[in-house]
Amino acid sequence: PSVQLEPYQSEYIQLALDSNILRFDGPFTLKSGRSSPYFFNAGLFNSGSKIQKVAECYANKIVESRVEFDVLFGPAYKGIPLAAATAMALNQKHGIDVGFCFNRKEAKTHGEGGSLVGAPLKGKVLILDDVITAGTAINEAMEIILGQEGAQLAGVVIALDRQEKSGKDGVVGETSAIVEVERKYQTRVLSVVNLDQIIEFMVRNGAESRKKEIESMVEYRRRYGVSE
Ligand code: OMP
Repeated sequence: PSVQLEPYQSEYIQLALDSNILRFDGPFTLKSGRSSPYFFNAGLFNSGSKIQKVAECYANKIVESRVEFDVLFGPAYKGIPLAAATAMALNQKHGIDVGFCFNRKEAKTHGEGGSLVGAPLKGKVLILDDVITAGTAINEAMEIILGQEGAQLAGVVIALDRQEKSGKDGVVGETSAIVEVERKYQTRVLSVVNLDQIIEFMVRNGAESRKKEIESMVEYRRRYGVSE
């Protein structure tokens, strides 16, 4: 089956390559212990223009998916700028004005108290995060939402789906951590792009100069990838 690429997804991958967010100077040891030829560091969306672009891509993905939601939730720390910037992009580009909320890592004992900041965490909550590898960070976010009266889960949006089988303690799973999250919480995980789309983009744009990188990703996909 051919891999589809929307213009915003191509721009996003190009930006990730230009900014060293998507890098190949590894190999990189992942949280799972696997050695990967590529790494995606969403923390490097670290300037006004980059976070704006990223947020517009998250907003596009959200609108394109038609997911129904009332409020955005950005788990600390990496989700916080994502939630704020995506709320801005949804308003500016799509005329959708929704609240956003985030948590503190340490609960405050004075002042307004509590560990949630921003809009009330009520109704259908859409979580924004960067990468799901083992699902550790996302499980924490789920617990916060499920523990909140009047809040339900609308879905999760992430920067990249690596499309690989989960790997805990060296044991290779049947499906990806993302599918496990979808099943466990009966929800949808949307990603701005996935590994197949990155490979497709690189094949279309400069296949010759990036031959080794493409081959290493294809090989990695073959070894650890989920069938989809
Ligand atoms: P979980 O919280 O276990 O789902 O893992 C997410 C983490 O994986 C991120 O916070 C990163 O530390 C790491 N990661 C990336 O950010 N990008 C990658 O391409 C791969 C990983 C990883 O270690 O698997």
